[in-house]
Amino acid sequence: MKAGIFATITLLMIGLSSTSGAEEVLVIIKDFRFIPAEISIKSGQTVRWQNQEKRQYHSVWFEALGEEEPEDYLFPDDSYQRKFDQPGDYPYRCGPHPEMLGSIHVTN
Ligand SMILES: [Cu+2]
Repeated sequence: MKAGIFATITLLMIGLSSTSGAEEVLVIIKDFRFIPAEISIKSGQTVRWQNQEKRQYHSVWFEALGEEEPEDYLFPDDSYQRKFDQPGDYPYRCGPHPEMLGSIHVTN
């Protein structure tokens, strides 16, 4: 039942993104790294981080933007998505692992 709803939502998202042209960009979290660590996207696009570790949790924290550290960790197979509407540089890190760094460059 749950998988069916997820599949429906996924199909709906694919349908929406193909009509708007704003596809989702995927960042994999694996081996204590964001892959790729740096990406460039267009404003209005959405980035989705997916934890592909076997058992390690992480987080995506935009500390440099003055945001609070997320209270929810991303456990294996969890994902987090965020839409970027304003051009600019958005550096981020993992909360529990300060050496894990990434950056989103948003252009017009
Ligand atoms: Cu981490």
